[in-house]
Amino acid sequence: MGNEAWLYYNTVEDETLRKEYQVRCSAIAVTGRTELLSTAERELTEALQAMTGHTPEVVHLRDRQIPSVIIGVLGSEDTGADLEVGAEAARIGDEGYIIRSMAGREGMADRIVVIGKSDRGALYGTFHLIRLMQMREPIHDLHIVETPANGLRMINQWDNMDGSIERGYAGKSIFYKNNGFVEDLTRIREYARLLSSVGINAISINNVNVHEEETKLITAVYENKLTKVADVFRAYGIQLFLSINFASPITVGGLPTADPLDPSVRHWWHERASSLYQAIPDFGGFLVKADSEFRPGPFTYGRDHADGANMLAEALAPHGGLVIWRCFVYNCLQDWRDRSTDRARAAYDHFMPLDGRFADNVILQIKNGPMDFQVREPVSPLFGGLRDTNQVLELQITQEYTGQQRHVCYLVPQWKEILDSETYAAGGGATVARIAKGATFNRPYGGMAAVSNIGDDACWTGHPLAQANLYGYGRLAWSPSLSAERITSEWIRLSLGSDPAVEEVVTSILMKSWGIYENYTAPLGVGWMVNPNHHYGPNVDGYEYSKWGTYHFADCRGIGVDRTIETGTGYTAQYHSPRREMYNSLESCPDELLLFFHHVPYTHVLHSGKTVIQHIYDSHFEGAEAAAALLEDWRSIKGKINEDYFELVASRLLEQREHAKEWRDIINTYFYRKSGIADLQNRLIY
Ligand code: GCV
Repeated sequence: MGNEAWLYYNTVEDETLRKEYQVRCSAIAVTGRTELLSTAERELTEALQAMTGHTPEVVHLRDRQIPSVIIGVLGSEDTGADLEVGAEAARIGDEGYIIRSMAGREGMADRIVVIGKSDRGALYGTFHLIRLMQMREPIHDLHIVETPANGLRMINQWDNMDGSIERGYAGKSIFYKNNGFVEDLTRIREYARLLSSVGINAISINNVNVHEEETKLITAVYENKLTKVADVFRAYGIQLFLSINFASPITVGGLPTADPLDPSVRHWWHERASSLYQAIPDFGGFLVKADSEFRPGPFTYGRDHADGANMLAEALAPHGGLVIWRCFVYNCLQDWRDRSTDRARAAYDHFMPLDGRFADNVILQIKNGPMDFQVREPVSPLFGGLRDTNQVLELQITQEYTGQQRHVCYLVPQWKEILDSETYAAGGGATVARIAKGATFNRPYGGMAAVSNIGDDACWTGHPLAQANLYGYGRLAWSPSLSAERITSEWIRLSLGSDPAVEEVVTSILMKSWGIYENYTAPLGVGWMVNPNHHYGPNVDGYEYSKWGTYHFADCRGIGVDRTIETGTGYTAQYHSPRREMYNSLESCPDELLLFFHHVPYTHVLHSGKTVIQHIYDSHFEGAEAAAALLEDWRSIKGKINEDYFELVASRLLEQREHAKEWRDIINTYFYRKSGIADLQNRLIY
C-alpha cells in the first residue's frame, strides 16, 4: 500500500466475487500483436493474478469455449463477429474504448469485450476493467463507452539532470542522476504504468528551465538514452517531449545567434528535429519557456513569440511534431513603487495581439491563473480571449504554494472550479474545459498539462495523500466533467481498499483540505505571503518589496491590489462581460477574490457580513483548528489500513497542525499590529 499508488492489487476478500472475476476472466484473447496490446494483456494478467490468485490462460480468438476477456482494436482483421459493439463504435474517438459483457450462446462462453478505436484505446479500456475489479464492482453486465475529452493529456516533469527537481517535494528525480540518465529504468516504467492507467498520453521529461547539461538532450550526446526512455513510455501509449533551450543554436550549435528569422538558425533546428525523429519516430515535440524568468527567447532579437514558436514549428511539422509554448511571460524585474505595471496583466498583454499568428502545430500552454499557482486566483483571461490559437490549460500538481506535500491540500476541487469556470467568450457554455479541449473555437489541438509531483520517494509523492492529486489530474484530463466526489472515491478505493469507514474519513479529509489550507494562509485571494525562493511557510512581506511583481500593498489603512478599470491597473478589462463587471465592482466581487481585485480598508464589510480584518482573524483561527482536526480524523482509522502508511500520514498531519498555527499567528499578528484593530473575540494575537 502506498508504493503501488492506485495500482494496488490485493486479493479479493469476498469469495463469490473473487470466483466471479476468476471465472469470467479465465482467459485473455488479444486481437493482433501490437506493443500496446501486449502491454494490455500483461497488465490484465498481473492484475488478475494478484486479485484472484489465478493466472488467466492466453487463448486464440477462435477458442470460444472458455469465458474470456477479448482485448482488441475496432476493425482489425481478426476481430470477426466477436466484437459486436455496433453503433457505439461511431461514438468513440481515436483513443476511446467500449467495454461490454456478453452472455454466452451457441457454444460460445461468456465474454467481456474491451475494444478500442486504436490499441491505445484498448489499453485504456483494459486499465478501466482492472479498476472496476480493484473497486470490487460487478463485471457481468458492463456496458461502458468512453472517449477522452482532451486530445493532449500531458505531464511536465521539472527534473534536472543533476537529479534535483525544481519545486519537487518527493525526493530526487527518477530520470536523472549525476548529470546523466539513471541506468535502471524500472522506476520510470512503473511511472509510465501509473500515468497510462489514468489516460496520460504525453510527457516532457526535463525542466522548462533548461540548464547547460539539459540543453544537450536534443543532441547526439543523449540519443541512445533518450531512445530507451521513449521506448518505455511508448509501451504505455505515452509520447515523449523535451523542454528546449531557445538559445540552443548558440549553446550547443556553435552559431553566433539564435534569431528565429536567421536562415542558419532555422536550418539548425531542422537538422536537430530530423535527427531526433530518426532516433524516435514518434517523438512528441518541444515544450518552451522563452523570455520568462531570465530564459532566452526571441525578444533578444527584436522578434516576438509567434516568430519564435513558428520557427520551431516549421522544423517539427514535417515529422508531425508539436511546439508547446508557455504563456508564463512577465516582467520579473519590477519596482514595488510602480503600481501601473501589473504581473497579472502580462500574459494577456503579450499573447492576445498574437492571436491567429501561430502555426497549426503550435499550442500555447496557459497557467490556470494570471499569477502563479496560488491557492486562489481568478482564471486566466487568455481563456476566452484567444480564439484563433490552440491552447492547453497548465495546472500544477506539485504543491509549490499549497503546502509542498507536507500539508494535505487536495487540488481536484480547485481544478474543477477552474475547468467549470464560464468565460462568456461565446455566449453560454464557453467554459475553460471546453476552450482548453478546443471545442469552443474548433481548434485542431487542445488539452491539459500539469507539473508532476513525483520523485524517487518510496510512495512517489512525499505525502501519500498527494497521490490523489496526480490521480485526480489524470482523471480530469480524461474527463473534466467527472465530479470531485467520484474521483476521490475512486482514488481511495483503489489505493486504500474498500473499507467504508476509511473511505468516509479520507474523503472528508481530502475534500476539506483546500479550504482549510486557504483559510490559514494568505487571505481573500491576495496570495504570495510566503518565504522567498523556497516558498514554504508564512512571510507576509516576503515578496512585498521584491522585483517579482507579487504585492499585497498592505499598510496601516488597508490591503489589496486595485486592478479595476477606473482607478487600478485595468486588469479586469481583460475579461468578457459580465465577469469583467463582476470583478471590477467592489459590490459584486466575490469575497474569496476581493483582495486580488481591490484595495480596501480593513473595516470594509464583506458579503459574509464580516469586516476584512475580522475575516482574517476568524479564518486563521478556524483554519488552524480545522488543520488540527484533520489529524484527529485520521487517527480514527488507525488499524484499518497499513501501519506504515498510517504513521507516515499521521506524521505529516502533525507537522501540518503545528505549521498551521505558525501561519495563523504570523498572519494575525502582522495584521493586528498593522491595523491596530482588535479581534472581536479577543483571542490570543501577539
Ligand atoms: C520552472 C514559478 C516557479 C518556478 C517555475 C516557474 C515556471 O515561478 O517558482 O520554479 O520554473 O514558475 O512555471 O516556469
